[in-house]
Amino acid sequence: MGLFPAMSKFTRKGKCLFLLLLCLCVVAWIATLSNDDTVKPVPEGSNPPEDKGVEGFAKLEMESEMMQSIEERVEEQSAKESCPEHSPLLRGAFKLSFDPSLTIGQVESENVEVVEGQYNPSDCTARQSVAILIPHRNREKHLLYLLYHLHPFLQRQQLHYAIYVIHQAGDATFNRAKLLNVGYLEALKDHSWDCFIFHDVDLVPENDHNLYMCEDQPKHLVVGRNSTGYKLRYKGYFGGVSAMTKDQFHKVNGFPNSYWGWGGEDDDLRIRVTLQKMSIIRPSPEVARYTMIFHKRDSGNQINKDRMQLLRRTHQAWKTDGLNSCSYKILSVHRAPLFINITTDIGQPEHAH
Ligand code: UD2
Ligand code: MN
Repeated sequence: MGLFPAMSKFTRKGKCLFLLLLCLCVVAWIATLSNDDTVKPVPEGSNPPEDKGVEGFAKLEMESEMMQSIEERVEEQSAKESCPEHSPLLRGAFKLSFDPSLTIGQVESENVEVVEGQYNPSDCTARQSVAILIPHRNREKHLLYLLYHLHPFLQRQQLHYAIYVIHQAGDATFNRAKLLNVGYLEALKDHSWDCFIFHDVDLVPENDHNLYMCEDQPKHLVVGRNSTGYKLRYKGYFGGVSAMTKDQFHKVNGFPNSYWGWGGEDDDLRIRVTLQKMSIIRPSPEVARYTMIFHKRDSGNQINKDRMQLLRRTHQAWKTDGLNSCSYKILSVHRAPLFINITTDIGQPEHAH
């Protein structure tokens, strides 16, 4: 008798335990069934609706990662201090070299931080974004020498910059001014540049204190060059290399489009500037020095005999001859490692303005 009640108590306990275990097994089984979906391979090419949740989840995760990295970058950018007013990288006057065996590959390998013609300092936020516009045709060697010197020069100035080469297609008379208008209009499609530098292909700066930045007045950067004994050619001279903000250039309606051949277009721009009550400023003569690579007058760029007559009508013509009337066709935009090459058809004297 004493044994039986103990036995029945034991089996009752055992039954309870068994039932509990059974319940646990059922719960575990249900759990594995619902989890199964997440590990099922997705048959190729199909996109069953039940997978959308998983995809959506992955997408969400990716998006949140992206947001994080954008935030990080924004933080990084705002954490990056503005570049100092005086770049510590400047060297002052330096000796220029024009090695006839220089190649574009060499210049590329010395400027690996330039991507598709553009550079942005990595350790500080540049004070200005500057587009360098170079009118060009048939001066490849000059362009190579200029790129070789200008890239490190601009990097030492800690600028965010891009170099645009505006190449005149065909062999009609050259038109430097119109090419520069095209460069301005096209470069603004890439970025809202603060400052534009209008730059002859054959002028190489000799001193990196000559800052390629814009100021509250248009700036002329070539006070002197080797071929003129480093003296200003004449009062009011505005040729070679000049700097204007986006707004200053817009205000004067850009360059005239109607100067075909050599001469006059730089004086026209000066008149436009003074008509807008702006004045031309220049850095000191010790700093604003250039070497002009020797050249003869190009064929296709003969002296513009109409230039004096054109200059007499500038005070009226500036309103209708300029950025607002610049018609052209873009034939190609090629983003080479060290510059953006824009090849354009700007027409010819008799048929275009
Ligand atoms: C002066 C001015 C220049 C411009 C020109 C008259 C200086 C230092 N420069 O230059 O700014 O006002 O007179 O138009 O005073 N180009 C080509 N291929 C050609 C022809 C010209 O690429 O076939 C470009 C190139 O960028 C060149 C620029 O146009 O540097 C000016 O032409 P230039 O060098 O023949 O004229 P230059 O030296 O008398
Ligand atoms: Mn020249």
